[in-house]
Amino acid sequence: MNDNARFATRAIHAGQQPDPATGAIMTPVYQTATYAQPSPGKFIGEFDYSRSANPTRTALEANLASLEGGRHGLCFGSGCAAMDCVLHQLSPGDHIILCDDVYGGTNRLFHRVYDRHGIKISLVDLTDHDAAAAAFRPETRLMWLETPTNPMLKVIDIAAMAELCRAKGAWLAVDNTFATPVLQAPLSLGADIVCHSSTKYIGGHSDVVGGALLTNDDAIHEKLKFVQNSVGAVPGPMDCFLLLRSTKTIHVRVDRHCQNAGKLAEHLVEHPKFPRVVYPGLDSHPQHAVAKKQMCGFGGMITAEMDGGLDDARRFLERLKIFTIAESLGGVESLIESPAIMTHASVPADQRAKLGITDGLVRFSVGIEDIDDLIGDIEQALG
Ligand code: P1T
Repeated sequence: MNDNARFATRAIHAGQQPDPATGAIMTPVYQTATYAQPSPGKFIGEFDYSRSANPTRTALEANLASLEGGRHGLCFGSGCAAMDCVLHQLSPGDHIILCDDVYGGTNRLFHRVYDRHGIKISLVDLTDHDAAAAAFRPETRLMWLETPTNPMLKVIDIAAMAELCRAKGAWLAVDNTFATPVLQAPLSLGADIVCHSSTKYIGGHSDVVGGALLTNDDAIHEKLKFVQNSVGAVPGPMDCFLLLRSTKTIHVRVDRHCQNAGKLAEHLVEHPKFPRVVYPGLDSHPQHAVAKKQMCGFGGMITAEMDGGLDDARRFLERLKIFTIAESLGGVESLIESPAIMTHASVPADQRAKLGITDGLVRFSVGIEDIDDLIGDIEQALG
């Protein structure tokens, strides 16, 4: 594969060559903790201990870096572990600007783990450029955002935030989990670090928990790698193998997720049971123009408000037969959840209310089943 290969080619080949020992075309599961040394301190290859590096993980790290247009990749045992590696770069007294709508576990990690260590956090609506600019302090080291956000699907202008961060000497980290590298390339828009919960679209089959960090900056990479090795929240080789297998189809899967979600969003908008439907591809989305500018598809997630509150939402969810009630997203199978009770239950109630995470809100992770069956499932559950 040459360096100019396009996305679909890189998805299948980047980081992987036939195994030098056997010619196996899939990178093997190097299920080993350690590596023989012919003499103390002399290695046969580049590996000495699997917390530091493992060939299956190295292949995945190179593959994901290539998909994000980055020079460096690091993989972790979960998306939260990947975020934690970035937060470990900060010191007491440092300040973070965090976008106000993020995964509940992200909110919990920042607010209930790191603020005990003297890190100051400001929650800011980063769709508001003036509010973002005003949030910087002399001690601001990091801006952390998701786009589209979880669960309200706000779309934040990455290039505009990168410009603000550059001017102030702060790092910009973008959680690209919802958009995927198929639809959005934050590093090319000026982000310093891209984060993924690879549990989601990268894995795509709801069978692995994992995380990743990608960067183009050699110095940032060295700092992150030091913490990755020192803390050791690394994925095992079998999980890396499954993720490598998944990235080979990510462009095909995400394309179908987008098609199905687009059709379902258009359907829900017409339905009186859903007075509010949020999908970045709808003209009615407040940041539809930003989404069109920085994404090349609008993703597989839809958030919608039901008119009858929690009781109605609960009844609707329980009656679905194809959509499964579950946390997580991004798998080939359609999932649905109630953010207020499930993924965002740990977010304080007043913050949820401010963001519009009401009890009647439902979040669809639209899978790649036949769209007519998915729409039929929703109709029968509402009927
Ligand atoms: O679950 P884990 O792999 O640790 O990833 C955490 C995470 C990070 N970033 C985003 C945008 C996420 O959505 C998540 C996990 N989210 C869910 C489990 C969920 O259902 O929203």
